[in-house]
Amino acid sequence: MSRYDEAKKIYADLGVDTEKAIQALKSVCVSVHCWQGDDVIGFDSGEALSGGIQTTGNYPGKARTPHELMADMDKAFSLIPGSKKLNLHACYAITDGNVGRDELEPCHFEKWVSFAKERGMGIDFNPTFFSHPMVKDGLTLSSPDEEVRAYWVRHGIACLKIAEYFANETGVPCVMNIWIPDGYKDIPADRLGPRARFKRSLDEILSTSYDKKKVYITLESKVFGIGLESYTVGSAEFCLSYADHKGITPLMDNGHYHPTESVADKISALLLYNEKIALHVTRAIRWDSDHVVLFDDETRDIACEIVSCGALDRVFLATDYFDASINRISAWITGVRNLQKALLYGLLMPTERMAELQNNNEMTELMYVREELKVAPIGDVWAEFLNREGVVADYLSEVKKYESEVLISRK
Ligand code: RNT
Ligand code: ZN
Repeated sequence: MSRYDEAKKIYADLGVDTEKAIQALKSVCVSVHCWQGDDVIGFDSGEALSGGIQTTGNYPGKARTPHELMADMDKAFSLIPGSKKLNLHACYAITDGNVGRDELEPCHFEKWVSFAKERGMGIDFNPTFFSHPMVKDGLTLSSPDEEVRAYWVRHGIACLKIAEYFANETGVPCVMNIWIPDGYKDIPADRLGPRARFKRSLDEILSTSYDKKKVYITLESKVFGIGLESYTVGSAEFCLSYADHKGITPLMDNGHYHPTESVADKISALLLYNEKIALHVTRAIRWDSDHVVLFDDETRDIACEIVSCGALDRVFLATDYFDASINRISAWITGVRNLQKALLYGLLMPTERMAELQNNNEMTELMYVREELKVAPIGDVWAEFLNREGVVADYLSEVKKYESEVLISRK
């Protein structure tokens, strides 16, 4: 008997069909963030990363050009199983260098569209409200300077058109996520004003007509950023209320909450009030540090929650982390695979039976089942999935080979 066949039997005894789990996992799409490849720099401004987010480390080989970033993503994609989407930021526009973010057009993303189309992928998109000279005093859409605010509104509108173009070209709906870094390091005198301006700016962006079946606009909240510790304009309450008020989609990044808050717990609440919800999956160590996603409790809890809510087709899943201290391609593969592994872990649970135990207040039995599942042979099912997807298990050798052949010569 193969290891998979044995695992299949062990899971069957626990009331789980591994074939069904593998089948379900195959169709879950993960939107892979392009910004792991170059430490969130992009091609359009030459500015250092700002906005209260940070990369640390100087591992050799970061992508410096569109060509290099595409090649690196390709390498990563070839070692990631399952269904994937390309997640771009506006700062990855491919221009001659003289195009303002408020003037961006679909043509500046033609090469990305060809890249995605050739690989049969959809594209998700993010306006880039940071690392730019038009960010004034740390503010964009909430700026009291009308010129600054209007600039970023134009950027938002430009991005919306590009998002629609992505959907039209690829035939796959585009998720366009809005996140602004706006906030204050120290205690603001006026908390209402910036939020009122942010609201007005969002209203202005959303007053552009767009096809809601093609573009899903998501709004990402945050608790604080580095250098912006006292006040964040786009707080959880602001963003959730705004999304609800306007019928757009809320996005939760699990690095954007207080450390003992659980994004897993928030999922069911949002699912009751939203047709779709969106997630940025990351790993926060002590702060929103954006470490590579691991196969850890937090990731598993999030994945199990999506599965047990029966919401795999209602959650837009994207990765969002950036580690510059290790091989960036390995970082991509490790993080995305771990999210997929966590989803498999969720799919390998006898969800209905466990809910029944809960409803019958058989909590002793529930604890027993949950703990037994932790030592069940998920590794063998995962290996079978990789095999069926035609992806090698040992990605490290491949990555190391690419590093010595390609990355090391980038200075
Ligand atoms: C920042 C947010 C945001 C960014 C990306 C680059 O804290 O998580 O999603 O990481 O837009
Ligand atoms: Zn995020």
